[in-house]
Amino acid sequence: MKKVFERPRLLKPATFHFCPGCGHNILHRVIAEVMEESDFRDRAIMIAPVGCAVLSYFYLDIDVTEAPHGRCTAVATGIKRAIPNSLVLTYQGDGDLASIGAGETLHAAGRGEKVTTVYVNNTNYGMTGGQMAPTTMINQPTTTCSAGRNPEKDGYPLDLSKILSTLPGVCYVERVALTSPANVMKFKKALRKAFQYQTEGLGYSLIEVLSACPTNWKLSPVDSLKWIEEVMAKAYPPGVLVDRKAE
Ligand SMILES: Cc1ncc(C[n+]2csc(CCOP(=O)(O)OP(=O)(O)O)c2C)c(N)n1
Ligand code: SF4
Repeated sequence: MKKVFERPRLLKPATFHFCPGCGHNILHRVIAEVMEESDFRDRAIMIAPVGCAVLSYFYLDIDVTEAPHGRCTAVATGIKRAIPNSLVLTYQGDGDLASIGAGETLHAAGRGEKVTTVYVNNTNYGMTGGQMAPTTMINQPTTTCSAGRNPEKDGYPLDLSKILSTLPGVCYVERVALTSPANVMKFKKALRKAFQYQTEGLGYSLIEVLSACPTNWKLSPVDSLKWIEEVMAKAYPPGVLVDRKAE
């Protein structure tokens, strides 16, 4: 029988610790596929965050280092400048990137560092039990705003991708909802494009992924996908926010 689907070589034969239906599962697989298909493996260096993706190096057979507390883009800057031929990817949750790492992210993007970020937005701090994140939407309940986010008290959600897309050092920002095979392919295409732009030295690139967290949302994996499409995608509309090469 012809095999049409197999484990990418760069995905180690380890069992994911992510919850069933979590977007991190899919994203790790797709990153491995893109690295493998584009032959980036030998020069790829990934920086893993705090949060549920902290153990990325267990799964991906590429060089992975760890930058706690939102400092991924600062570490990425050092690596890329020291090894200009490397392909540098930071992988960060919305708590890691938009909260404690907002400063590093903004300044790396402002400097136009030639690195790429996969920004996994699941509207909460997943690993630590579903607390409110900068991305938590108005009226969305979390463990630290059980009556829903109230802008009077909790402030407004932060759309960091939108802010970053206004900076001249940023060459490409796209937002994708990880809800269907077609949308998974959109993420894959976006990641390939971001790596291409990085290789061409065009500046900082970021792909935001609207990604399911069924455990903290207290929804089934299938209902989580519906919720992304019906609720989350209204607050964070998918699409290209900036593509300087195409302008
Ligand atoms: C300075 C600091 N404060 C708090 C924490 C605890 N902490 C670890 S992971 C995490 C949340 C990460 O959430 P997110 O980045 O959204 O990733 P997810 O787990 O949802 O993938 C927090 C608050 C920490 N490690 N360091
Ligand atoms: S807590 Fe949420 S983000 Fe973390 S692994 Fe589980 S579903 Fe994924």
